[in-house]
Amino acid sequence: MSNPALLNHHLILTMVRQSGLEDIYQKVMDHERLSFDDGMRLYETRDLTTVGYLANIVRERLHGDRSFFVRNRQLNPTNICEYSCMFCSFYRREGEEGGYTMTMEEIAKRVQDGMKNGIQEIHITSGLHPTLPFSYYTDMLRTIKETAPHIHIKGFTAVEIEYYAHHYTMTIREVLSQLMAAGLEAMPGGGAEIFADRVRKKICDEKSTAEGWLAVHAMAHELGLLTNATMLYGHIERYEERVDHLMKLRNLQDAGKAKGAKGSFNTFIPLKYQHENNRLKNLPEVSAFEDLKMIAVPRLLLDNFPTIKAYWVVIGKRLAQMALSYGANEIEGTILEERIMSMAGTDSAHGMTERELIKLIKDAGRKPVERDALYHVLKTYEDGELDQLIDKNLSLPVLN
Ligand code: V47
Repeated sequence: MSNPALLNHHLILTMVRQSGLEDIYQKVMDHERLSFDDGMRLYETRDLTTVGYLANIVRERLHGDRSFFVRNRQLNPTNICEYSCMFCSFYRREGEEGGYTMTMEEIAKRVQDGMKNGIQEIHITSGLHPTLPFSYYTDMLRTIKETAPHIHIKGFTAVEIEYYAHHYTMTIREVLSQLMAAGLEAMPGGGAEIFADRVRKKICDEKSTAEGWLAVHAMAHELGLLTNATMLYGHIERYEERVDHLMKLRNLQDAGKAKGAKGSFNTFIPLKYQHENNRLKNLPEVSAFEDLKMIAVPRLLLDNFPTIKAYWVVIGKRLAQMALSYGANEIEGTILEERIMSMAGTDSAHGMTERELIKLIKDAGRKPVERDALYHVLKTYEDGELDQLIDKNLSLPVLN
């Protein structure tokens, strides 16, 4: 066999045949939807290379070499929370040492810091504060928009939205509509954890049910919001519960499209459980092998999600680079200030500079593309320009 392309094809087929995943390979090549059972086999196989190879086919089909990033700032206005999830290191009770609630001035100051760093997106997550008025959240959104009208706001997990509806006696539609009127433009994917009841009862008993979380996103889509979805993995969940979680997300996306919803899910983000300072800390850490599977399998099953994001905060910068060849088409983000995971032991309290992020993507052999919160392309970094940018020193973010 002297033709190199044919030889290559032959080698690939041999690899796929040896993995026992030939039928799944064929479905991927034929753009055919994968089943629950396919998902199980992809998680169960030891052949990570073939799973990654298949996920990369889909990733490159959708995005080529393009790898998104966003200059953003995380904002956690309060860590006071009425719930006490077993995996959470962030929450404090009202009056407890370490508890805080930011004033509007403190919030405006953080937005100004963000502007000095050229951020395009603010990502807001809070604890479930039992005594703040609802106007705290609408005032906060208006303060951000008055300080920086051009910055997009991605905020409030479905759990927060459901809590406000219950706490302030409003419907989910009313909560979302009022937050949108005050400036909310997209929703993050937090709070999904794992949809399986068995696990939720053990690790986050007080939290929304799977149906509650999904109903909030369905309403957000109906109202025209772009939202994300996460999965917390690496604790007590089983493979079938991971696949079930992905199927529920895929079904909701299908249902929204069938109804003609104006909004939809854009991004899936796997969140690896972090161990420090919480009540699940005795669990063993899952391997890098699992981390890459958690990028690749969702890329293959979530055929109606445009983006799979590697969150460097939870899997580390180097594995996030690898993820770009295993199905991910984005690395999040510059972040500037990170509390939820750094309180659980990660090295992410101060985020990273955009130059470092751009270099990570370039060194992984991909093309960095800067986006805003609504996934409009702001800039594609070409090679010459990249070298110039990276040659400058990789300074720390400006935080005062
Ligand atoms: O809702 C809490 C999770 C979420 C731990 O949508 C933990 O673009 C791991 O949702 N170990 C907040 N995870 C973060 C989040 C997120 C992050 C980045 C991007 C986006 C997006 C969303 O973090 C929480 C919870 O599910 N979490 N504690 C922990 N110890």
